[in-house]
Amino acid sequence: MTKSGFVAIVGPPNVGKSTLLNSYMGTHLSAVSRRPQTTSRNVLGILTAPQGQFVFLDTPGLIQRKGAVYEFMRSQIKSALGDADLVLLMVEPRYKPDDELASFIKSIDKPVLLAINKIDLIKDKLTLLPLIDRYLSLELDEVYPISALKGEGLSELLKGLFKAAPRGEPYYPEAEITIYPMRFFAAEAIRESLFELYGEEIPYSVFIEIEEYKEQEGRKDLIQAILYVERESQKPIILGRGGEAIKRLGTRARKKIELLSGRSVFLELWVKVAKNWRKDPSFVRRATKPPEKYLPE
Ligand SMILES: Nc1nc2c(ncn2[C@@H]2O[C@H](COP(=O)(O)OP(=O)(O)OP(=O)(O)O)[C@@H](O)[C@H]2O)c(=O)[nH]1
Ligand SMILES: [Mg+2]
Repeated sequence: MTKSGFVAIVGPPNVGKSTLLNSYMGTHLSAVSRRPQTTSRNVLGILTAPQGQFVFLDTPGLIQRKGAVYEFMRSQIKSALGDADLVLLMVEPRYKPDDELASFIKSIDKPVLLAINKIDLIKDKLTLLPLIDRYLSLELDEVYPISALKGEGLSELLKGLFKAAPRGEPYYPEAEITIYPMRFFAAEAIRESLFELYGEEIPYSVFIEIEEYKEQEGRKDLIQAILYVERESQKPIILGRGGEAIKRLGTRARKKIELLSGRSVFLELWVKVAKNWRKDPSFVRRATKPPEKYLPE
């Protein structure tokens, strides 16, 4: 018997959703950082195992802030929840189940499994029991303590997901790990590098547009990306003295892209100002749009 299904990974910012996706994929597909709101659009990863196939959708963190960017992020979560057969709700031990979470769970008309991530940070695992009990009192199908980073509990969670998944044939060929194009992941690699190299609001103030992604036989692939900043004053920060900072950014992002694509890359970065783009819904939509259609024909 084969199982297959779409799994939406949802939860508050920074709990480790993207880390879990990467652990299951065995490759660094989704951007991870120490800071919240790293993921700004859904990332799709395909996991094929002997029991069947999951199409994971890693989503932006649930957040109630106002603004075009946040509205876009919420629309991404909504779309993943709509496409999902199963929902994997992720939290970490410092979160306590509250009414808001309870009503969120109630609002989902699909099986919801809960993962309490980052249990490697808990010395005495017994202290988790009351928390697990509190979660179990909500309308959840199962609760799994895990560490996405250290790999603890991941096979139990996967088993649980397969148990809850509908029967069905795999959606995609076994060898596929995603159906998003490399240009999507190139932008994500640049975003992750921004989080690693720049502080404060800079990583959030940049949106990345891949102008050109040319695979070239016999020579390096050519990628040209535009980094739009919100204000003129952010431009010199991105560039750094003598262009040092952006050079470092380019090198770091290029290495990530080369690792994922398995090809040599020439990455060109340009910085432009798009005044207050975060407040402009049409710009946000254009900038962050993931591939429209990902269900197989
Ligand atoms: N100790 C520990 N840290 C973890 C674990 N999983 C993730 N982290 C760390 O938590 C931080 C956030 O991880 P992400 O995977 O980016 O979290 P996210 O939920 O995708 O965050 P957003 O995309 O911002 O919503 C990173 O610094 C991770 O290294 C874990 O199991 N244990
Ligand atoms: Mg994330």
